[in-house]
This record gives sequence, structure tokens and C-alpha cells, in this order.
Amino acid sequence: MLVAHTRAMTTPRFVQLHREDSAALRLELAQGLLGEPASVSPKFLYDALGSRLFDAITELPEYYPTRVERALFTRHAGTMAAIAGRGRTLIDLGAGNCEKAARLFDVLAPLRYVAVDISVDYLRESLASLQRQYPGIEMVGVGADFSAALTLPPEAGRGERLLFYPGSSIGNFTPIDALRFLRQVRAVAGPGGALLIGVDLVKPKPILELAYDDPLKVTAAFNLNLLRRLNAMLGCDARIEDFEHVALFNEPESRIEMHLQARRALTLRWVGGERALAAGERIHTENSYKYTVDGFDRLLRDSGFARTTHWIDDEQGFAVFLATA
Ligand code: AVI
Repeated sequence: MLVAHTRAMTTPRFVQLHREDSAALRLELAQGLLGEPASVSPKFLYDALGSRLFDAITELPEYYPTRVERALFTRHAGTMAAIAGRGRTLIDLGAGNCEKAARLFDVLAPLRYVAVDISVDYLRESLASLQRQYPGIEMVGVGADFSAALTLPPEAGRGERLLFYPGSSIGNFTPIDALRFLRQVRAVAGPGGALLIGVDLVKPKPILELAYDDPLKVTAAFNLNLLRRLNAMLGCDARIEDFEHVALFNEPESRIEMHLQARRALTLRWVGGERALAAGERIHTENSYKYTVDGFDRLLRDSGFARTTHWIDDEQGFAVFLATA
């Protein structure tokens, strides 16, 4: 009995909720390319190479969100834990290598850690190694695509929940989709639940544009890598050298936009379709919305959270919000 108990607490469990439907993904890609303007969903940026390029972006001095958010967590974790409460089920909605949540384990002392990512395969190694470090925390890896709907399996447990959504990933939703998503987060948090979320703030255009168009061209590679994905998934004939990475701050919409801009007139051809692009025409690949503190606070309240607290860095560039239900 004792042996069974020990094993249960030291082996993470894995649940894959959603299976990739490659025909549906191909259709989505083709429909985006045929749109006006042409677009590709940012979720296609994250293949194996794209995910590594994104990790490299987070190391760049120009890409401040990761660094500033980490400093906010380090500085204020104690207060955050005092408000959120210790001993909860910590549900990490953008887990990846689980590193950000793991840094909070000592202070939050979660009973259970539920790591969610698009595929459990991304979580296996990191969760197994974390489990060895923290044998007393029950660990569950969930493979789910919550961009359409946020549902968790019964393995996520019933205890008091703290949802964790760092990195300003909320900025990659349109404001209306962000509201829809945060309402679902509120529902999943349940009575007494809370949300800890990182949010990038509006700031001067040159700082924003440099963060998304770094001199080392890592972000350009991240964006251009999408063309390799198009070629692999659609059997397309895009040439990387025919496109240029463009990142601009659209002030009225309060968002950074990433585009792939054709350097010359060309036609993309794939099985079952084609798209002509004039020289200078763009494929829109990502939006990253930037909020004001008041605007995001309002969004949390509109989503059904009753109380909010936030922490901002000295340069007012990034905020971490803690919203309680
Ligand atoms: C993942 N997401 C929050 C990043 C962002 O800042 O919008 C993705 C990214 N795109 C270019 N650089 C980073």
C-alpha cells in the first residue's frame, strides 16, 4: 500500500485531450492564404524549430517581456502567494518547459501541478524531471488546444485552483477572443479560484518595434520559418528569400503586427490552390496586443473576476495581474 502511494506521487500522469487533424489544419492554412489580406494563424509558428526560435527570442535583450516578467515574479512572489493562497492546484495554461511555474513552486507550495500544452509530448521530459525534484506535488500533463474552448480532464482535480497564464500570451488573442477566453478561465477557476497572468503594456513605438524586429534577426527567422511550415504542410513552393519579415505597431489597434512581405510579385502554389502576391503585398502572421493597466483590469472584471491586484516594473512596461473570483 505504501509502495503504491509513493509511486502514484512520483510519476506524472499524462492525458491527451485533442488530436491534431492534419486535413483540417491544411484547410485552415489554405483558407488563410486565400483571404484578403492573406493570413496564417500564429499557432503555425510553433513547429520544433519555431519553438526553439521563440525560446531564443526570449533571451534577446530587445525582447523585454520574459525578463521583466521574471523579475516581477521574483520580487513579488511572496505577496502573490499571500493573496492567491498556498496549497492549491496550479494550472499552467502555457506550460512548455514548465520553467516559469516551477520557479513559483517553493512559494506557492501547490498540492497539484497541471501543465497544459498543445501536445503532452512537449511536457513529458520537463514534468518527469520536475517530479523528481518535487515528489510531494502531484503532477499531471494535459495535451489540449484551448484556443477554441478551455476544458480540463477530471485528472485536473477539484481542489481550489490557481490558473497561471504568463508571458503575455493573452496578447495573441484579439480583444474579443481574449474576453471569451478569460470568461472560460473564470469558469474553470471555480469558486475561490484565481488567475495569475502576465500582460505586456502599451509603450513607445520604437521600443515595441525593436522587440519584434531585433538586430540579430531571430524574430525574422521565427516569422520566416512559417514558410517552411507552409511548404511542409501544404506542399507549397514558397522561397524564404522571396519574403521579408515586417513588424509594426498599429497604434489605433494597440497591437504589434507581424507580416511576411513579398519582395517581388510571385504566386504561391500548393495542391488544390494558388495565391498571387504583388511585390510588397503581405501575409499577416501574428498580432500581439498591448494593454493599458486600466484596460486590462476592465477586461478581467468583464470576464467575471471580482478583485484584482497588479504589479508593474519601474519602467511601466509589463504587468502581472492576480485576479480572484
Ligand atoms: C508568445 N507570444 C506572447 C509572443 C508575443 O510577444 O506576442 C510571440 C512572439 N512573436 C514575436 N516575438 C514573440
